[in-house]
Order: sequence, then C-alpha cells, then structure tokens
Amino acid sequence: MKDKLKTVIIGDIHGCLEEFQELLELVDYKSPDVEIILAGDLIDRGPESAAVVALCRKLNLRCAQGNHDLKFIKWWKNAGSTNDVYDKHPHYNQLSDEDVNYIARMSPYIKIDDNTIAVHAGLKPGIPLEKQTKDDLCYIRYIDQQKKFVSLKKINNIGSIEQAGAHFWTEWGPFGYNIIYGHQVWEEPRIDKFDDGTACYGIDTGCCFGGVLIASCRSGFFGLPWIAIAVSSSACFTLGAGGAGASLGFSVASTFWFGGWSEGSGSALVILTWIAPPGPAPPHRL
Ligand SMILES: [Mn+2]
Repeated sequence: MKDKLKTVIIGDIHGCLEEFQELLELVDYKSPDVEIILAGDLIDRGPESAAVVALCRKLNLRCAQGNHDLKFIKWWKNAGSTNDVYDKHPHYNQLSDEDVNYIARMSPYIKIDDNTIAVHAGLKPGIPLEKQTKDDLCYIRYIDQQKKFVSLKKINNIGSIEQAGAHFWTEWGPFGYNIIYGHQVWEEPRIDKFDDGTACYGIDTGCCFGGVLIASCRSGFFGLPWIAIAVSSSACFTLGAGGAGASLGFSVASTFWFGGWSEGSGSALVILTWIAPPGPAPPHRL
C-alpha cells in the first residue's frame, strides 16, 4: 500500500462509536491523504461494538488485532461453544459474516514505515518482530527477569509488579522500532524514549472507562511531525470543559506541548502536540 502523507493511529475503541466518529471527523478522515490505522480492541465494554466493526470494515481500515478481537475469533471458531457469552457480550450475536471476516483478517501488527509499527499490546523483548507470537502481540503487559510473560492475575496473586520481579514490557526496550500500542490503559499517553532514538507510545487512555479516545497523528497535521489529538468521552466531559486539560492530566511538559483545547458539540476537544521523537526523521516529513 502506498504511504499516505498523514497517518493517524487510534487505539482501543471498545464499542465507543460516538467518540470514534467524532475523532474521525476531527482528523479529516475522508481526505485522500489521510490513512487511519487501528491498534485493535474494537469490541466489548462499550455500547456499540457491532456498529464500530461495521464502520471500520466499510471504511476498510487496517487494524492490528487486539486481545478482545482475538478472543471473539477464538470463540467463533469453536462454533460459538457456549451460549451464555451472549449475556456478557450480546454484540457477538450482532456481527455479520462480513464483520467476522474483517476481525479474522486483522493483522498481528501493522508496519507504518521502516521505523514505526502499530501493535495492540506490545512486543516481547529479545525476539524479532517477525517471530513474535500472536498471543504476545495481543496480550503482553508485564515481563519478568527471565523475559517471561507475567499475567495480571499472577501479579495480583503475588501482590505487586515489583514483588513479581516484573516490569512493564516497554521498560525492556529499545525494540528497534517506534511502537504505537494500546491495551494498557494510562491516565495520560505514556511515552518511553530510548537511546537509539526510538520510542514507545501508549495511546489507550481508557475511553470506554470514561477516559478519552486518542488519535496519534503523524506528519502533516498543522505542519508538525507528530501530534496527538484526543476527544473526550461523554463521561469525561462531565468533569467540566474548563478543567479539561488539567483533569485529563496532559501536563507532561517534556513530552507534550499543550496546544490548547476548544469545545465541540457536546464534547471537550483537546489538541496536544507531540514533540518530534528523537532519532530517525519520519520519512514523510512535509
Ligand atoms: Mn483494550
């Protein structure tokens, strides 16, 4: 696929159709030089999972498969082994054959350029990108000294991440790529920078839990190399537009320059500028 000038990466939508649509408008998604890439977890938790999948499919958006997407496909391949899942996930029953195919065809990761990838959860340290397993790419969170995956359940059983001798996966970097990922909910976007000039960008700010949905935009917007635009969920908006910037916690001066915010219809709009990541220049600089 030919590289487009403006690349926009959106993380865990989780059925939050309204916020997703708003964000699409915001990044001018119909423009021929804009490409939207999704970091997975389109479904579950939010109110309109089936509609989100249908929209992404109709727009033919490339999506890195998330653990929730993978979980659905595993269930579906087992011919819907249990029916009680409909109580928990009624939208499972609302997905059309085309929707199911779209989810099944999602990529384990998406290469944005030679230096940059989008993936749902992250990478396992010390393993080449091509050799990463689907489960690691979709589920990874904590890694112990033996470079083994440590589940959230195990950490909860042991007591803490430290007691489990584990670290969040990005702390084992660099990985040879700029990595934009979702999966782990942060109060504000998390950025880990490395000596080789690459960085990891965690962009899941928990829209389905009342946080915001973020679009990480590369190149071309406002003539700057990288920016992030966040649109509030309705729950977050009730925090009050006046305090939007502060209440969302976007105050990391070394990483972000707070570009300002304005009110849209029924939502607070926050525009943040990402300082260009160090190291290799994005190849599609204006
Ligand atoms: Mn998720």
